[in-house]
Amino acid sequence: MPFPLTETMHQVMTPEGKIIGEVPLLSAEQLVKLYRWMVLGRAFSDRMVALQRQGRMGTFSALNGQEATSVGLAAPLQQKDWLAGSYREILSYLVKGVPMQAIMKLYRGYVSDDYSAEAHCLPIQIVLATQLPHMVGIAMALKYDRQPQVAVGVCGDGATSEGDFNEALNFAGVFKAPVVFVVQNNGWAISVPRSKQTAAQYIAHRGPAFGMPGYLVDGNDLFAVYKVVCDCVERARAGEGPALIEAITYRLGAHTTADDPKRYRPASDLTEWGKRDPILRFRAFLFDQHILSEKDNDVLHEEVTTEIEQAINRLEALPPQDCAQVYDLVYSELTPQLKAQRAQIMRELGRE
Ligand SMILES: Cc1ncc(C[n+]2csc(CCOP(=O)(O)OP(=O)(O)O)c2C)c(N)n1
Ligand SMILES: [Mg+2]
Repeated sequence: MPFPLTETMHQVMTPEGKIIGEVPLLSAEQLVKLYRWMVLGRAFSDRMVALQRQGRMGTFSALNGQEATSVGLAAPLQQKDWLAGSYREILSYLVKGVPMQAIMKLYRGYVSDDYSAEAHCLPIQIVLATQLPHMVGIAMALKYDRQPQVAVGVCGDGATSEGDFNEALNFAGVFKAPVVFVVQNNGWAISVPRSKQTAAQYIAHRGPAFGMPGYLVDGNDLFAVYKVVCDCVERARAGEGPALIEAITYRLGAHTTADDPKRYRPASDLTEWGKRDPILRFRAFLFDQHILSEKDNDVLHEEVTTEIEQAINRLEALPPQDCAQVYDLVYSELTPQLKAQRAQIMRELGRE
């Protein structure tokens, strides 16, 4: 059955905080938890950027502005559902159960802890879109084993121009893999605007082209993302196949700490998107419904700050990364060039 092209953008709450759709059935406690994740995501991102500026962290990709998509795509997943994303999906990984310490270690240059078994996340991917065929593979394995889990693969708008994106969707469509693809369309791929990635009006339109529904969702509306992801995940779980979700959001910060967006985008963009801030929008709802008070909000911010500072203290108390592991943990046998590189580094460090 063909899937119709849709241009309806799913929205539950307008940027002003007015409810115009169906609010997911969540308890007050669950709502505050979702809000806390968004606050934590932004505080974590800001702190990582500050640490990088002080020479205490490697290159980091801020996620500011994308908190609703990040939390909304991970919160509906069950513990054994699989998740894979890129460097911008760190908050989704935290929600899925990856310890903050593991993420910090990665960006500080430590060989990553193996967190995948517990949290069911693949390692954070830097090579664009390559996580998507892997997620289709995982989804196919789950299907063959008749397991009730699903796989969720996330990428950015720029990554949709990669062959891997298209190959993953094609395979998933043909073989009805239980996988949900989420595109965080944040407007930019470093300095390349979304309009240069595809002449199609919406990335979501590619879903029907691959034989799966394509949903367009306001990515700064936590309720809307949560609801659409829930529906797609349950559909995949029920054996009805894959879906593509395009979440329209905006990267409020730089691409990474090595980028200066003032060189390519107008400041007015930030003013516009600042008005659609996902955290302020959700907070307005919680205040309005008397689910959260100003005082609760202050306490929550303090708790989040403490949690992050404790993780930094633990990180900075670790012994430095042994750089020999970079060679020793990748290949069972080193190539002659790598052997020479390893020997040179060891000599320079006075270790051999
Ligand atoms: C295959 C590949 N090509 C190029 C790059 C270099 N690169 C890193 S991030 C990036 C932009 C990605 O943009 P998008 O997919 O929209 O994700 P965002 O950074 O906006 O989250 C590029 C081109 C890469 N990492 N992998
Ligand atoms: Mg992008």
